[in-house]
Amino acid sequence: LLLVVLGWVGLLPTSQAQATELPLLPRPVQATTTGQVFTLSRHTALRVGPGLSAGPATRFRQYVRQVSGMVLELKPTKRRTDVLVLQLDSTAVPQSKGYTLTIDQRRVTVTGHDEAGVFYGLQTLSQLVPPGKANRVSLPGCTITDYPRFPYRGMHLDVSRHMFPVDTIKKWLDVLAFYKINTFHWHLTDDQGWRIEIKKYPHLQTVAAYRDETLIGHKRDLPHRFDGQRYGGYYSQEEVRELVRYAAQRHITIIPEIEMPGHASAALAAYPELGCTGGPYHTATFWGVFDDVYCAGNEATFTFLTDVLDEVAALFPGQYLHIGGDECPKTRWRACPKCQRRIQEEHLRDERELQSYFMRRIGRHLATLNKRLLGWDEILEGGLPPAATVMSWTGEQGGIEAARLGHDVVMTPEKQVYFDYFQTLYPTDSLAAGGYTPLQQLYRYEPVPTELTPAQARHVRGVQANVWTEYMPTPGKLEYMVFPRLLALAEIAWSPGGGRNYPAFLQRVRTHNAVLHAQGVAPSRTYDWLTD
Ligand code: TNX
Repeated sequence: LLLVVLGWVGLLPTSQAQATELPLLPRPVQATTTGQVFTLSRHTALRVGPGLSAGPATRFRQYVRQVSGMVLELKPTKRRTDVLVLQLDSTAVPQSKGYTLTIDQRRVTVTGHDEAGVFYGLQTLSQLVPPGKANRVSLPGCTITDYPRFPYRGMHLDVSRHMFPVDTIKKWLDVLAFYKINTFHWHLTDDQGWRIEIKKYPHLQTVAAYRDETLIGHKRDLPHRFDGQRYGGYYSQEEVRELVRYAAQRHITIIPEIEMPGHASAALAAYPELGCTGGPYHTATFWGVFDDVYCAGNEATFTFLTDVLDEVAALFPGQYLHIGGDECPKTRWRACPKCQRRIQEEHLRDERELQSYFMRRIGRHLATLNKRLLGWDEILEGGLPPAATVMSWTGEQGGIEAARLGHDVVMTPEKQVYFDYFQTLYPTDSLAAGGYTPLQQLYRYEPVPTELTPAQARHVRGVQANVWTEYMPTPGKLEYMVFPRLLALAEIAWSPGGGRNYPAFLQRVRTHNAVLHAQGVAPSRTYDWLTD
């Protein structure tokens, strides 16, 4: 018996090693290698089953061209060898967005539950194509079964504090899809700039999109310096539509965020009548929490915001609109006669309930637009709007509370998943916001709190990481902060819970350093600075 047990234990590491040999991120549900090899070359043909569009194969061809220079012909064929087969089969693959990928000497077969499944199978296949110039590449024989753990796998980007070009956002979407992230939360408005064109309110483009001075915060020795230049810009509605389309081709939904009632300095600078004091106001030049917010007693505020949301809803086909709700000081509302009158007329107890009134009113408007309300966890204060989904950022408690109330939740607690926080404690590291979320700690994060019952836990729709760009004036600094931490997020969001092995993960991360560079992304390598 002892020999049998030892023999079995002896087998374990080999079969596990075989599974983790594949440099896949996120880790698939199941993978075994066979030792066979398929040779992918420009002559490899394509067989697409009924009901599938050419989209997933097109993206695969682009990827291979980008990282190896090889232009796949992928000619339609009926032949059975040297072929990439893409097909749908919801019986063979019962999980929504799931796929199987098999590679043998003769062919590569991706079978998806749905088109998204085929797309994800091809992302996995892409990760098996080694970067570097080549006329043919060897793909490892394997059988992979895979499907997502969470339906919501999100990455956020703040473009208010610093703005990034449309091409950077496209590259961003490519890489998110490569790691099977399916939601891009686009933080479009804040105190430091309004970044989406709203046709009905032109001062948003001429005033709110700009601030007077450029904050330079990317050098450790220059924490808060201004260069005296005007800084800003905005995405036109045409650019937004183009990005929404680009994302959809990659099975990514973009959720726009329009902040209210706080973080509104830029909008108030453009339309001072929307504040309690009437201004004048200025687009903020440095980050923080500001006392001037939208006046909750003024009907003009609701007219403005519902007009804005009408235009925004028409641009984004996704079910959610994010309306912020975080960090709204009540200083002005306390001193404002109109806000106090509103509190009396609506029989509210205090300013917190006034914020809840504000969000409910906006929520009713969203319902008429057929949109669901998403907000930061402060929307719990003073009562949640009906059917609101809560993004739990101040910690896990907001998410726990919302799930217990039967509301959907996205987990995004700052201590675990904020990519604007430092990844090392070295004084030589590039300047970041105050927190500390190193890769190793992040990788341990478990999004479903153990306090929840199984029924409550089902309200945890997924997980998201946030990146606030106060100290990221360039795409390069953004990449340094987000990669490779995004790879850990992807695994937390997609791969089955448990069974995480940091050294094995780190090995895959190292492989992906070159994979990311081949896609024009320069990740940080701060994991090499840490000795433990
Ligand atoms: C809090 S996280 C904010 C952001 C800041 C961030 C700085 C959240 C919902 N609000 O406005 O950029 O802290 O880390």
